[in-house]
Amino acid sequence: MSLTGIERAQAWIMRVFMGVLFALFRILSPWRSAEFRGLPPVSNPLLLMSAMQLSQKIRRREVSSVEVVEAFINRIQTVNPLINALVQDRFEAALLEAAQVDKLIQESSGGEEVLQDRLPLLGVPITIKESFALQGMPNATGVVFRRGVLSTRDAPPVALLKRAGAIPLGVTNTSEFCMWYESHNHLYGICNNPYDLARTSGGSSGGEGSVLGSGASVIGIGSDIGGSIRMPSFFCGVFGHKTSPGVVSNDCQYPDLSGCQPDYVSSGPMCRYAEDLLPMLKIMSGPNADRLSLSVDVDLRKLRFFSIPHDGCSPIVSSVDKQLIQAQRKVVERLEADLGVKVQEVFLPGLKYGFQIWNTYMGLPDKDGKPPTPFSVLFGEPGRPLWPLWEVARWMMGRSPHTMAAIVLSLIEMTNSSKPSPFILKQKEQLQKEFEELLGTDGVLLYPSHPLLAPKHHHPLFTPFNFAYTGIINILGLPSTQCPLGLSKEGLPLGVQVVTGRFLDRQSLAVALYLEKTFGGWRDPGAA
Ligand SMILES: *[C@@H]1O[C@H](CO)[C@@H](O)[C@H](O)[C@H]1NC(C)=O
Ligand SMILES: CC(=O)N[C@H]1CO[C@H](CO)[C@@H](O)[C@@H]1O
Ligand SMILES: CC(=O)N[C@H]1CO[C@H](CO)[C@@H](O)[C@@H]1O
Repeated sequence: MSLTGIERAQAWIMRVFMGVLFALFRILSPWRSAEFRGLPPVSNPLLLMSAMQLSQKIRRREVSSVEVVEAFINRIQTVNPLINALVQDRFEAALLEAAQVDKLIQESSGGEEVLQDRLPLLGVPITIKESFALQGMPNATGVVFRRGVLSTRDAPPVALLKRAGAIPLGVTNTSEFCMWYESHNHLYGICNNPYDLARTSGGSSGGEGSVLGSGASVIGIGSDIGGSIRMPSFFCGVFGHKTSPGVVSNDCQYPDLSGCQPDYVSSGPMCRYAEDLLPMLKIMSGPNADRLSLSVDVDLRKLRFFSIPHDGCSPIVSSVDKQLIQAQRKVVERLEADLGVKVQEVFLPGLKYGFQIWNTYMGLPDKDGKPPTPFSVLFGEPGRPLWPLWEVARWMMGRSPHTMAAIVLSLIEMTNSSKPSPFILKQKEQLQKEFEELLGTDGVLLYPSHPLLAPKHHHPLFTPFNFAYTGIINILGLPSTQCPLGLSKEGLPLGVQVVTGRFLDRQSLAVALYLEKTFGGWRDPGAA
């Protein structure tokens, strides 16, 4: 059995179509690259500490929460006009909350340990992806017709982080409806990459990636159905963890997912320092944290390591950048030298159908047979469904409230077939079996987070299937941590995703700590 001629032709037509479309838009479009390309360096040492270090200092009264919050507010005020990452702040409320924290610590008699146990993030600022409900903040996800809609409560993981003492500074930019891997929309504008303002910060959690990468936030939260945590974390040089499915609640995010999609989305932490990943995940998981046995120690020497350098050359996905192949090879060499392990290079032919598999599973009905809401319906709300070709015309006249990405998605949707391809379903089953055998309970896989370094703005429109590298991991239901690996010769972040068996998140988090120690973790984009 193989991919039918029609399916193959469909993929190629799509690719050519995107190429032509992009060439056309480059000629017609008003998009220009930003003149000023760099951020000022981080100067306040408070901005260069992990959330765990900051909370300890605050508890020990070595620094006040107000001082910490002020430091981050100042940095946001400096960089945000350049990156457009934070789309709504709550600075005044945050400063009041910080003052309350300082008062609580002055008056507390329980000692540091009690506070650490009950309030592990006490007094530490955090940023929140706008699609998560944060009480009183916009509930719009970059959609123009939702301007002015506010959240009336907190999404569960946001509430848990607040209850642990974190102080939200505001909410961050996303793609329109979180449906694309560039954070651009006509409500908040475009979000820029801290390492090169003419490039994308990724998406859909691109505002988080950008504000973290800029050194203007230390911890944040994202959601990921095809790479929305890992891609922006990779493009912006920070850590991002896609949790095992079903552990962190996905309630109270806009838009609602439908069909089978809720099975593949995961919320998780994004941060600049690897040591914050595990405590954040523990907090965000609430009562489900037990399922991850996060307190069990991981001995890296006892794990089995695998490396897959590329997807086996899918014709619709870019080839992996040489510098990324090299960086991954360096990780392999260091692991072997430092830990005395043998890293096995493997090849799984099914990976080259990553996009088709992801696309097929996104379209499957839920267990009651209800199909997912088509993009065109979602994008057209509250009116009638979007008519993609008409919308292209409106876009060209500068009249569309939607981004080109949203329009392209509804165009792609028009090519969907009514029945999933049996070949693709079989490829997925085969891959699932291969991954389970490979990883077992002690296997760790290195796989590129993305084939290209952070692309220029709008370029993802003509490599629309490149998120297959992250998307396939969602469909396989596995946890994965994107880890930064220093900078490329152009000064853009390198990285790799570390995938482990389901509910064995603690293993990829342990590898993240090792990679940070070995490769230096996040770099100040202003220091270059
Ligand atoms: C956000 O908006 C959606 C759709 O309008 C609504 O269902 C949801 O309850 C809102 N969330 C919050 C927390 O207000
Ligand atoms: C560049 C840009 O469009 N920035 C906007 C980001 O969102 C805020 C809040 O809506 C606007 O005030 C900015 O103009
Ligand atoms: C299988 C599938 O998802 N089919 C959908 C294709 O798109 C149309 C409209 O865009 C939907 O109505 C179908 O349900």
